[in-house]
Amino acid sequence: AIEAWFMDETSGEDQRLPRHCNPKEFVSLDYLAELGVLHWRLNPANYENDEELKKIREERGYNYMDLLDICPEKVADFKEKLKNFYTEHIHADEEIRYCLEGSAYFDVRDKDDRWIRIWIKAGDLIILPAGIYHRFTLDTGDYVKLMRLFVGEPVWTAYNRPQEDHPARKEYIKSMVTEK
Ligand code: KMT
Ligand code: NI
Repeated sequence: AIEAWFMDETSGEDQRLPRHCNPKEFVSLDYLAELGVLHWRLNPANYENDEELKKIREERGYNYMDLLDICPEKVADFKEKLKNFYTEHIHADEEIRYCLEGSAYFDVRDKDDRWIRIWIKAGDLIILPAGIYHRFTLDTGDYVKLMRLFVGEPVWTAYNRPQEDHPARKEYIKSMVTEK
């Protein structure tokens, strides 16, 4: 299964290291689902003809798709991009990423504003809900191939924290209260 854990926020370690607490504190898929974070495990070798992926895309209206290689050799302004990805932000829409090769970390904030680190590897599809504070980094493998999905014309605009008055943030907070 996918691995997720509470981060040691006092650690000054490299962002590409796991930053576990001591002892390690893992987080379940159920807990992620409570935050609105969804996950599927698919077969990445078969992404071009995958019926399961097709079904998810149809059900959720993800008609847009592109592929993204992230590594120092392939990304222009790599350092700047990674710095932006690792700056805490929200979006007005879901962030949907399917890992086809390599691995990386998505960090999301929980209800108590603690960082949860989600380690995605080949075959992991994750959906972050609109309005959740998050950030992204490569791990020490320094490479990931991601599929990006979207409903309609893609908008990747990131709104850096604080964003408490953003409509997507307000909606997200509201959904957290009523779900429990
Ligand atoms: C974003 O908004 O693009 C991110 O959070 C980075 C992850 S995918 C490159
Ligand atoms: Ni994002």
